[in-house]
Amino acid sequence: NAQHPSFSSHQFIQLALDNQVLKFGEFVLKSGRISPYFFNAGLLASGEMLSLLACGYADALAEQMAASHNGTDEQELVIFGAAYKGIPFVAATAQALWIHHGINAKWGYNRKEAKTHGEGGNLVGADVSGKAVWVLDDVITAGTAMREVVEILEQAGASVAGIIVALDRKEKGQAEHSAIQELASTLEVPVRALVDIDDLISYLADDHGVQSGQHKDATQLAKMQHYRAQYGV
Ligand code: OMP
Repeated sequence: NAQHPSFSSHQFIQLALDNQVLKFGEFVLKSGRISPYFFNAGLLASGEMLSLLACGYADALAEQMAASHNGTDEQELVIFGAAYKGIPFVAATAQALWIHHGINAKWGYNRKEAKTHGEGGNLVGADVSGKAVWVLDDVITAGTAMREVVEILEQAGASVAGIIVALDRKEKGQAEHSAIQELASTLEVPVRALVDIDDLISYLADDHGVQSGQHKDATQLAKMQHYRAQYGV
């Protein structure tokens, strides 16, 4: 369907700046690294931003499906979002896949705490057991969060078909390769990102940061570049 609004990385980055999803300062990351910028996907909290994000995930998935289609039988697409931030994203993506691409994906997510009554367990939605599942996540830095999701899926008898993150910070994982490269080679699956740190840096360098009201000075950019030189790949 050529009529649906397609994902634009510039629009996405501009909205992230306008809505403080992308912030500058000094942030301690999950990995312990101290970063001059932080991307808070929890603030993609409007219909416009959620739709654009879902559109990005759905376009990437549709592309992957088309590329791997062997022309014989109908492929099944199962997508998974990790609690908590991944849950609305996976739901919105399933809807975007259906509305814009006619792809009827199954979708599911995990709970952080297992339920001991009712249906029990810690997985909700599509049955992932025995399935190859696409994982959607917000940000990848050193890859720890993603390895935890892979573990949850493997324990549920599922395998990973591929990974899509909104932002790849392009940082070292456990060794010298980037977290994404490590995951791609250990799991032998495609790993994709809607935008990465280089897209952010070049967008800011093009002077767009000013319009967002977030003060953009040369030191900001220099700090990002310095951080990139230290931890980046
Ligand atoms: P890793 O587990 O090191 O890959 O870090 C990824 C996780 O860190 C994400 O799932 C987020 O919870 C969080 N994070 C952000 O949300 N935005 C950032 O810009 C950086 C991080 C981070 O802590 O590295």
